[in-house]
Amino acid sequence: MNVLVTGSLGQVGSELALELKRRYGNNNVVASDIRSDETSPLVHDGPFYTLDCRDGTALADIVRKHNVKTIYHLAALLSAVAEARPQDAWDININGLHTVLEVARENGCSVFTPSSIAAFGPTAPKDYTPQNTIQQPTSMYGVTKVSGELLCNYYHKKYGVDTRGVRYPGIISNVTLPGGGTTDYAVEIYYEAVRKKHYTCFLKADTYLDMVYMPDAIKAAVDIMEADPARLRHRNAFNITAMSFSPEDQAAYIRKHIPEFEISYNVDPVRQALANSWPNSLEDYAARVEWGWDPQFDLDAMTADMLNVLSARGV
Ligand code: AKB
Repeated sequence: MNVLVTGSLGQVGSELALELKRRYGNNNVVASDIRSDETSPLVHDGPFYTLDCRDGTALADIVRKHNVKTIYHLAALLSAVAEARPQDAWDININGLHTVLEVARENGCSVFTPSSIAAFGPTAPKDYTPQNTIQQPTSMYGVTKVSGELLCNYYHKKYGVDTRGVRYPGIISNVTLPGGGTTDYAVEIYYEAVRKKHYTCFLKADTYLDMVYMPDAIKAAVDIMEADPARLRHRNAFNITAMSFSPEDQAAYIRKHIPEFEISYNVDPVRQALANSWPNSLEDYAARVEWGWDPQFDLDAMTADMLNVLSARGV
């Protein structure tokens, strides 16, 4: 039984594909992305394909050739890019997902697709946003995420495709940088703290958003796909969170390690509007009960680890 990862050179895909290779064997995990990158071990070590996930024929060929039974579909545009290119965002995020679901239906594959905190909009409760509540996002990214959740649930109910997903908060990692998201500041701040002891943030000081450290984000993707289906009352998608903080909170935790660190603000109205429309914090009880979500890193532990790793690497 083999696994295919789309978007495997992206922020989540690059680390998830390596973890899946460690767990299931190098040649049992097929990596793919719309571009190639000669510097990535995923391109040289084990099967790799340059693949546009909207190309159903190419996707189906890979699935059949490698006897793929699980697809981790990570290829998507993030929120700020989606807001700048809404037509592309719909095409890639929705037509790409639809193509993956069709190939999965025809070939008996299960599918993991990430949703996002962006699947909620300004009409949802802001604090401890429940698993099941109003979903009226106002961004194109959010529209694609809530549509994707509905589409995956439809394929599960109508065709029995084993679709599962989580609503990721902002993801912080010290390996691959995110590209074009609203929560990117929460990663950049650590790099700039190590490099310059100063960071200019594009969100306001008191903007609260949920976050998760990459090791927990990867574990979520693996654990939900390995979960006993009999325990799953939800499918697409589970709220998950590990912490909720603002830029000024994060700066305060960085100062525990770098006392001279300073933060200033130059607000980007587009990304601020996106952040303002999202929850301050999620409630993730269903994920904890149905498949054992239990994140290991809070803001304190993550900050210590990020600064250690980046300093040691000399970024
Ligand atoms: C983004 O900022 O676009 C993503 C997300 C919250 O889904 N990190």
